[in-house]
Amino acid sequence: MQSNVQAHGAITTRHTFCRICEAACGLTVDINNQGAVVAIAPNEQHIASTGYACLKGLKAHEFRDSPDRITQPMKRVNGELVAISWAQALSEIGGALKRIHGAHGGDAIGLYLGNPISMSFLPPLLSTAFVKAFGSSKLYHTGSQDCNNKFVVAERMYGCAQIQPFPDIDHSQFIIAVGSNPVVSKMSFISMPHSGKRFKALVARGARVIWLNPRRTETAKQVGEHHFIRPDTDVFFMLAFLQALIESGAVDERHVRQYMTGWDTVKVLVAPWTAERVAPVTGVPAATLRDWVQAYAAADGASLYSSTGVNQGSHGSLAFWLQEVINAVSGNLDKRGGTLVGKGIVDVSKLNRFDPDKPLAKFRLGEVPLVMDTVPAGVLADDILTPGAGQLKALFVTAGNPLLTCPNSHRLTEAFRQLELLVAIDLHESETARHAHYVLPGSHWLERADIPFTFNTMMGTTPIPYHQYTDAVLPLKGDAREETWMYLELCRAAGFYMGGSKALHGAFALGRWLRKIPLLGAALPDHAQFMLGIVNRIAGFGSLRRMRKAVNGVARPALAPGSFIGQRVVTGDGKINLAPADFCAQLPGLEADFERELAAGGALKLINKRERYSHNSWTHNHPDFVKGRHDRNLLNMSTSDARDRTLADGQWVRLSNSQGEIRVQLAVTDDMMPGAVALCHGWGHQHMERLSVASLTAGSNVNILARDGLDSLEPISGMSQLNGILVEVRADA
Ligand SMILES: Nc1nc2c(c(=O)[nH]1)N[C@H]1C(S)=C(S)[C@@H](COP(=O)(O)OP(=O)(O)OC[C@H]3O[C@@H](n4cnc5c(=O)[nH]c(N)nc54)[C@H](O)[C@@H]3O)O[C@H]1N2
Ligand SMILES: Nc1nc2c(c(=O)[nH]1)N[C@H]1C(S)=C(S)[C@@H](COP(=O)(O)OP(=O)(O)OC[C@H]3O[C@@H](n4cnc5c(=O)[nH]c(N)nc54)[C@H](O)[C@@H]3O)O[C@H]1N2
Ligand code: SF4
Ligand SMILES: [Mo]
Repeated sequence: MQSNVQAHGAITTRHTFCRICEAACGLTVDINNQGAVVAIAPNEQHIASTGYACLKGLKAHEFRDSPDRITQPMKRVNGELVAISWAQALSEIGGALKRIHGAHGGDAIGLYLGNPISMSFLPPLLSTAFVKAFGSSKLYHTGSQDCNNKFVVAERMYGCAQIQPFPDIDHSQFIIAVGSNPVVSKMSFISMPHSGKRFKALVARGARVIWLNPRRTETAKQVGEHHFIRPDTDVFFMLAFLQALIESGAVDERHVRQYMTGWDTVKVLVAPWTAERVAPVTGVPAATLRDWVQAYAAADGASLYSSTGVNQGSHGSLAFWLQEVINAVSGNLDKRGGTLVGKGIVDVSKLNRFDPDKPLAKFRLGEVPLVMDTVPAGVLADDILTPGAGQLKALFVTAGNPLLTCPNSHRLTEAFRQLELLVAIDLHESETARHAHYVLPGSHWLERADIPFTFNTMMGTTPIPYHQYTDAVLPLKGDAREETWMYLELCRAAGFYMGGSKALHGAFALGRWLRKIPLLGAALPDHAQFMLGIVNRIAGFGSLRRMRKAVNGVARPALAPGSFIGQRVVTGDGKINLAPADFCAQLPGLEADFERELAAGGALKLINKRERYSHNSWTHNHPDFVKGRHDRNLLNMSTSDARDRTLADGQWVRLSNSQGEIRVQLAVTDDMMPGAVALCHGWGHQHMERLSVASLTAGSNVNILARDGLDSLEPISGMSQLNGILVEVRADA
């Protein structure tokens, strides 16, 4: 019996961890002797999550066992999905890949890697190897919808995308959290189960936390101080904060000159951006900003932290860069209570150093940058619709739903209709799978052996550092297969090697070959376990047998302040680059944006409202997640904006801009800043007959209003702008 399994009479308890968000909560899963899950509970003893879990983790088995789950390969015939065998699916898709590759070359084949599977270890790595098998550069990833700006900034400033300082929350005296809502989303780029509790503890010991957000969030109502900021003006706030910090004399010039470069350049660039100047645009009065700068400078350990509210704006890279400069020059980077830099289980910063002398990789059209070898999702439609060398003809979508989650849904849908081959690897027929030629039955995370991916394992963004391994706790349902198995088989069927290398392909497939050895094979680990076993050994955690026993996680060394600056910065000269040339070059252009903002006055701007029971686009097919008013996304509008437009709470309205129009119901609330409206993304499932619960909901797809295309992207990181979209609202006649 494996040691992460305990039997109590008819019930067996297995330990695992949730892979829905970065919190990676430890869970126990009770399974009866028919193999059915009777309950999932938070693991009280887990090193980091210590008994925290949310409803999504606790109901995970009900998604796994959903009656709408696709458990066989399906092919679309005359518009209808029909079940086919794996042999047929592999041979037909493999044949199509061979043909498309022969006719159009490797770049005609691409893959969009979605969010849910990005919390697992092997699928993202093997997705890359799968795309490379064809010699293709077309890996699309949700990073361009949520965080690529952070990776770009870290590359340029610290020398590696995975170096991501995060607030030392438990010791901080002062935090300004910009565009984040921890109690709902559990934060990003910091692994924070119990986030509400942690912030309350911080305030209870006399520290201050300020939520800077166009919406008074669930978090802001529970703890700390809240202040409105006009959507998509964070970059001006950061500029003025840095300017006031310099003016206050709080920068330790000697420390900066010793460990950082480019400071004089930055000082000149931020000089014009005074608190008084930016106040009419941001909505943060100059006196308030200066009060915060003073408190920040006086605190023994303070930080600015930003999340998707900033990342998804039109200047996510510049805003995040300035934030990192502020934390660095104030002496808070690498300081107890400031921001700390964790360590992954392997030192990625040595393996993945950014080379400033190498020309940046670009997408085939325009000046669009690739970030960590991924193409921004905002040009996916261009890639399909624009003829020329490398035009995309075949797309795999693994655990993603781009037709709801990427910008300009109408255009992207039109583009997907032009694809010669669209294969969705999913648990159910999503809005994207609905257009697929084939839908392949993917695995649920309860069915996968795993270690946590990027955040814990590569970046170490865990305030309580630990490592963990889990076996699959449930068998694959029906004919479902692990995504990594599919990649290997598809490559074989098409006549290509994973990663373009026979040796690499052989290494990935080795676990499977060993399993075929008579008698002995069945006792050996399967191919995923085999690879994870190697990773665990390389990282010094020993055998899987040992890791299985550590059901609550293995503690890793605590984060050490003073261990980063001068030691782990991997830029060419080992110093932090405060003034990357391409960032500095963008700053003068902000003047025009600033003038536009001033002229726009209070024009309505749309932001996203992430909700407890909506996880991106995929939790609406469960009755408990769409109860009562949760069966739709409501447009949140301030009382004064509603009054000005003579609109009332509950009324249906038309939300529109030059992209299109959607119909939504209004929720009038004092929680919204005047001039800002908020709507949850990931809705609009009414036409999905195969989603028996979601099809009865009444929400609308906000991404019909978001722009895509070459000129829509944030120029440095290629992020889509999903927050701060100009819109109009009028009564639905
Ligand atoms: N329940 C739930 N949890 C989730 C998810 C989910 O969909 N549902 N998604 C997961 C994923 S994929 C991610 S990436 C993380 C994201 O985690 P977070 O980044 O914490 O996401 P949000 O809760 O959307 O917080 C963003 C906040 O920014 C605010 N905001 C919007 N525009 C602006 C702006 O222009 N300026 C400022 N200052 N603020 C702005 C919004 O009001 C919102 O409160 O959450 C993860 N967790
Ligand atoms: N307007 C607007 N748009 C946004 C955002 C926003 O704030 N505003 N947020 C953005 C963010 S932060 C993100 S991360 C993206 C998310 O964008 P996506 O990743 O494209 O969307 P999800 O809804 O997370 O997609 C999940 C799909 O994966 C399937 N799935 C779930 N688990 C598994 C699994 O284990 N295996 C397989 N094979 N399939 C699985 C689900 O059934 C679903 O169809 O959306 C972005 N879009
Ligand atoms: S907080 Fe995130 S990791 Fe924890 S149970 Fe909920 S969804 Fe899973
Ligand atoms: Mo995300």
